[in-house]
Amino acid sequence: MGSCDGEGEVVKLLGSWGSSYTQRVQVALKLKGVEFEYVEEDLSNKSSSLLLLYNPVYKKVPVLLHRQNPLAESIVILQYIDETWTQTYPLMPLDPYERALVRFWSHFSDDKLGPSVGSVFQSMASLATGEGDQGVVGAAVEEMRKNLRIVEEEMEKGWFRGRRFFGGDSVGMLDLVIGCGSHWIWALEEVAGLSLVDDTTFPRFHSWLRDLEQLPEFTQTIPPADQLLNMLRGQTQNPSHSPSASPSPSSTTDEQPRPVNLLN
Ligand SMILES: N[C@@H](CCC(=O)N[C@@H](CS)C(=O)NCC(=O)O)C(=O)O
Repeated sequence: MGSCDGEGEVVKLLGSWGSSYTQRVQVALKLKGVEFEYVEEDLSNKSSSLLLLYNPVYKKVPVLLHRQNPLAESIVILQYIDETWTQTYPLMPLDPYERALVRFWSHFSDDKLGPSVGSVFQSMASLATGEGDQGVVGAAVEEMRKNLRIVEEEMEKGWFRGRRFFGGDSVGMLDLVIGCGSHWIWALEEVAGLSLVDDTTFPRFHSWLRDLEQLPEFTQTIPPADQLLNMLRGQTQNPSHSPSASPSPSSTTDEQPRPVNLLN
């Protein structure tokens, strides 16, 4: 389905290239086959930003504009997309209990798992600038692993056990919610110089994430690892990567990741 439903209505997405919240929405629109215009927002300078107009409450990306109506908060947007473009690629299950579980684990992802990955990111960034402490990094890694163990256990014994994706044979809303932030873990692994999500400790999570990353809608959306690494190292300049372009495997920097010893 295209962006025009006979009324010339345009679907616009305000986002930021490194934002996993934005990427959830991008992948959802691509899976649905909805054409949209992507507008990159400069989060470091919001003074003239459309965000102030369209998301005055939180001033954050993503914001979806449909029929000129703005909508904020990625999970709200994902559900709106699913309820608006119903003819293609359902993202939510039909069963009410499973729908509730998808909401529960989406909340867990944004409330626990995502912030714990973010804390690893922040503690490593502080360490790289000489302000941090390896103990803080180690504690952040342990907290992230604790949350990953919860997801691994759900994949092993919970409602979603035995499935290729949380959505079943195809990707659903929970895959987008958990999956779009998880690529940061690989970038963190590279910076840390050790394995954070090894396939022995987290076999189900590991193979789920690898499967997810093979999907064209993901590879077209998630920035290449070197750009994530640059961001991780504090080089936050907007790269040439276009969210609709295929990622390039080439590295844009000669700088080597600084290994961090997390075991001390
Ligand atoms: N709960 C929000 C979180 C969105 C969010 O944190 N967006 C970040 C980018 S990843 C942002 O716009 N940050 C700008 C700021 O905080 O000023 C959602 O799910 O959409």
